[in-house]
Amino acid sequence: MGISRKKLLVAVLLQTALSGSNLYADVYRQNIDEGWKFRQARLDNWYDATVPGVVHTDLIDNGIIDDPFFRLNERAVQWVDKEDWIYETSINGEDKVLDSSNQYLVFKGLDTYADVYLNDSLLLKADNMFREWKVDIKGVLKKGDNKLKVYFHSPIKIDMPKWEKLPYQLESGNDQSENGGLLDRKVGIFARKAGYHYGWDWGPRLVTSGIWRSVYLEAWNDLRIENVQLIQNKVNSGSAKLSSVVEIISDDNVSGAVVTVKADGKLVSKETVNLVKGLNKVSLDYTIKNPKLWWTNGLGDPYLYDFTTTVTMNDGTQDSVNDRIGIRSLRVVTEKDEAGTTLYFELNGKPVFMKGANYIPSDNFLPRVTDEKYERTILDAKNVNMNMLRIWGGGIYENDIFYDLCDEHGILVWQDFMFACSLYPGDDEFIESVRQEAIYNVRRLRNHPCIALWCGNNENQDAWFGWGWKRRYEAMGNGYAEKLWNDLYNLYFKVLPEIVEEYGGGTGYRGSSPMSFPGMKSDGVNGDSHYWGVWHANDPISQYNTERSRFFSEYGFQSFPEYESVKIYAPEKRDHDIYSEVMMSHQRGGSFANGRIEEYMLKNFKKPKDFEHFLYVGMILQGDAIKTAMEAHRRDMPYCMGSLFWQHNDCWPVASWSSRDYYGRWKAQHYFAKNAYDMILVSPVVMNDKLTVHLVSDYFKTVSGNFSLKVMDMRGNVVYEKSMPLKTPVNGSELIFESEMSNVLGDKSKNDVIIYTEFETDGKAYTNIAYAAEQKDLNYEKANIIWSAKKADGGFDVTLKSDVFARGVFMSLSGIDNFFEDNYFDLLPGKEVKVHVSSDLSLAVFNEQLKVISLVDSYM
Ligand code: BMA
Repeated sequence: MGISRKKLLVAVLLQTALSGSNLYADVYRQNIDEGWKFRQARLDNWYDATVPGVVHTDLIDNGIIDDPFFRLNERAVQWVDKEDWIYETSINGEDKVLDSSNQYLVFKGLDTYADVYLNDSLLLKADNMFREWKVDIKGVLKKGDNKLKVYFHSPIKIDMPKWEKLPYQLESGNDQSENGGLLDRKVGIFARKAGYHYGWDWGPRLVTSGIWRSVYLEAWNDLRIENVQLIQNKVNSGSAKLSSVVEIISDDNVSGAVVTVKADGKLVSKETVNLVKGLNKVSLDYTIKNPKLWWTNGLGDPYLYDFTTTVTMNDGTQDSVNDRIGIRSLRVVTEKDEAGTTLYFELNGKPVFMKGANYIPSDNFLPRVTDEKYERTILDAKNVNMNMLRIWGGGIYENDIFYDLCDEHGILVWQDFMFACSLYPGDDEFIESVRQEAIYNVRRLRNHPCIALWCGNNENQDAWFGWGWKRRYEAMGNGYAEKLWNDLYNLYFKVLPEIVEEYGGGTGYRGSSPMSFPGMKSDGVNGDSHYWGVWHANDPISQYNTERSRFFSEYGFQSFPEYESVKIYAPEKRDHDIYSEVMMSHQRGGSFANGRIEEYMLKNFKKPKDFEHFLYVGMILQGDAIKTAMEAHRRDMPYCMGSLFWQHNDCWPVASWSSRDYYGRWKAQHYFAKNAYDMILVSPVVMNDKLTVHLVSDYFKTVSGNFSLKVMDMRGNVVYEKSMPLKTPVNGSELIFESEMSNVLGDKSKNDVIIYTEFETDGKAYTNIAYAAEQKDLNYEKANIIWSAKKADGGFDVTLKSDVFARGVFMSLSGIDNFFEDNYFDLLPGKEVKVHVSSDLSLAVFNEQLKVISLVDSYM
């Protein structure tokens, strides 16, 4: 990688500033991010506040509450959401604003029930955190000092009467109302507010309030470009037929205004138009010959054009908008075939297998997710060869930077609307609020080449049919079931798809995930599925090898964070037991989930000797499980065309299905994803004592190389060997080797060997190792791992070598400011490997601190 992180970030920030409809040559913006103070509404003590921010982080900063992520502190802050809070600052009324014909106050996000006053006149009553709020302040803003006040009502107090009024409860199993002192009164679904704030099976209950995105004044004269939509009508490598739909707000009727569109500085369209006072829509159609297409990670360059749209009046007054947009065609293909109904993504005319993960918000306190953290999130997807992230429906429509980074790195986004695992109100007021939120976000995101699909919700339809909801409401009578189903159907199959159709510029829509068809439970032969047989239903891990779906949009397996991460939030000796009060509080799947990890572990691994090694073995267990699934899904191409594991990240330190912990440390699963999601995969499996090897490739051309297979004992003695030249399949999967295990074992038993496979092409080796027995039954020998570290490029190069086969070699350092290029890897006997570790430590301290173990050390 020639470009440093910092440089990349600068590029991204610059791009963010320029993209979308935020930059107007003649629009003046006055940020309101200074001088904020806040207080509990019923008390008089003012404290300093940070905007954007939330109450909890302001309370932490003022030393009023302790970090809720530390040990059991979450419990002590449950009072915060039952209080009302007032935020105040003063705005200087500047001539620049006051002399403008248009003056607006803009909140990019208010969480959630907020009354906004300017100089004591009520401007706005906000009730939806997912949308922007914009108010005309002409005549209210005065010269000099102005008081801006935002009164946040407790979301609990606002929504409790709605809960009390309903004759039934709306299902919302993840809302941890009992932790919030509300017994079974699950009120979260009434608010258009991130669902996970109320708790989830990987998240704490921390119900925030606050000005969570930026706030500013905006003023202009004459005209402005309000929005530019780029519609990609028909795109192939020969030409791109595009339309720019330009929304212009004008103060007056104007004749002979000129609208131009430039792509990478070249004029592609020009139109002279007459504008009327108010909102105008100008549509420009044009063709770009031989466009540089946007490709996903691994398939080519995610090329982004700089589009500049300008409107110029006779007198020279101008407004201009810049957008970075990738030109590509993208189709969500759902077609009948012999087996059922496909679900795949066709990019620039080619079916592309989706490799990726589900993404949840990166923190319970959203405003503290830094641009650097966003960058790491997307690069951590890119660097393990992902090409899709699914933004799951219990969180938020992400910040612009998330999508900018996905555009830039070739990561497609499956975007859920924010509904998950629950039933929601269906009254007109609620639906209207959702409509506004959906229009706002679809318009905001529609130009991003990364946006692949809009999806109505997470699991709500399957829950209705499969989790007993339908039956439960039917049993209550009174037409409740009918009403609730109609509400559900109306929202996900009428309201939302109509908005995507009208505003989405051709992006596909699905009513729910998982989904076969509207009005039915999901299945493995039509559409996508969430496969939770392994884990929730206790199926053996090997079940991943045979379970089929057209598209796995979820599957997952839990682990704890590694020991060095655990010590940050659970530092006391008494915490170091997976059933300790602190560890249980950071395990929202409860003792059920701990039990699952233990049970699966003991079925597959030898019992670890202590807590620290339990955590380590849990990593290998999770990594092996998910690797099994990822590879099985890819072997099943083209029947299966997608594999998105649950989940890419955590929102706080916790035991969960994540492959990277809250602090950003990669778990074994994330390291394993790198090979399992690589463009070429060699995938050996042993099932029922039969060894098969598949070769999978996502390239659109065959790749020639050499395949080799070695069955060897733990000391490296080869008992069976095969080597042959081979060509990869084209964008598909092929069986390249099969044998009964007994034919490749020589005089060894299946517990004595490992199966090493390799496909080598152009100097790059795609390798993989399979085992013919469970890890606990393999006769691993005590590995003597010799390592040495040398200063190199922001850290160290560590060279490691083992006398015998070493399973799951794990290196660790305390603190969180280090990163291992590879970890939890297998070391072949006598083979030297070099791993880069970023770290600021001195060589002496590094040598002293670095711990290196392998699987045998966990029980010996
Ligand atoms: C899925 C998700 C989440 C949940 C996860 C783990 O189905 O959609 O709601 O956190 O399972 O149980």
